[in-house]
Amino acid sequence: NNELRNIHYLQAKEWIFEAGRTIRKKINDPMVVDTKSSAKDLVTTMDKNTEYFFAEKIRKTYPDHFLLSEEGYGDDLDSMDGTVWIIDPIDGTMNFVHQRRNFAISVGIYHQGVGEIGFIYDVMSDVLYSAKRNNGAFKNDEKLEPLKKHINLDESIIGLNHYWLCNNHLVDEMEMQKLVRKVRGTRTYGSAALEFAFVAEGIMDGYLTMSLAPWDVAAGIIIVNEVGGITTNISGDPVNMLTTNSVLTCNPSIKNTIINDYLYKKK
Ligand code: LIP
Repeated sequence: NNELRNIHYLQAKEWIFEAGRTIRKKINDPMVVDTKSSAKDLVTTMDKNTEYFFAEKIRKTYPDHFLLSEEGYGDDLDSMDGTVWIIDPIDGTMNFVHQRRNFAISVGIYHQGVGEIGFIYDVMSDVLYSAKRNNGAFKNDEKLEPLKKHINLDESIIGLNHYWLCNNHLVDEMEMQKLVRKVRGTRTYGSAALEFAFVAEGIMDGYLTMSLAPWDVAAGIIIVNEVGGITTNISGDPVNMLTTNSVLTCNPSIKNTIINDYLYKKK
């Protein structure tokens, strides 16, 4: 119910700010960086410690809630029943390691599979994007405007992850090049969560990438939805929170063109 949801919202916000303060305090400490699935897939002790911080808090405060998360402190879930926190402690770890900025804490809270609460916290800028389902989205205390009713693709700025779009059998590189030529501009920020936040803010019109994990998108989907944006996989189907997904989040007016004209592989 609504009262309970407000409690979870305030609680999550407090933990996010606390985690953010810790990260900022330690931002110049020497880092221990490891690789995971490849040399491009980084993890640091800060990712692990931050996730552990959330996992401990959630387990103590809400023992009946579940956690899906990136660094191993979460539950192994095969359904979205109950209340599930989906957390990326540092989304944009490569930015964290190389730039010490442009990364975010991403927290989505789902109830029976429905996204109820989303937070994306740009830690170094101290900017919090947040949303509760059917309550609008906010950038700090300022309510975000609904997305423009209509936008043409050739007036759009689209976030693309070039690596994934050039290394994935689901898309055709030539079609991607056509898309890049068609749009007004492309951007790559290196944090999926922040790219969702920028779509919600209306400073980008879409974001397209492959192989995102649930914790990269869980909060973003909720926040984008609250300003009238839409998120699907590249076939136009809903994103599944229990698997990796190709993801398109955008102003609804450009969704069909991107999917039909550029994403289906031409035979
Ligand atoms: C990363 C994303 C990045 C995306 C990678 C990865 P991490 O998250 O935010 O933009 O392209 O696939 O998922 O690993 O830094 O939390």
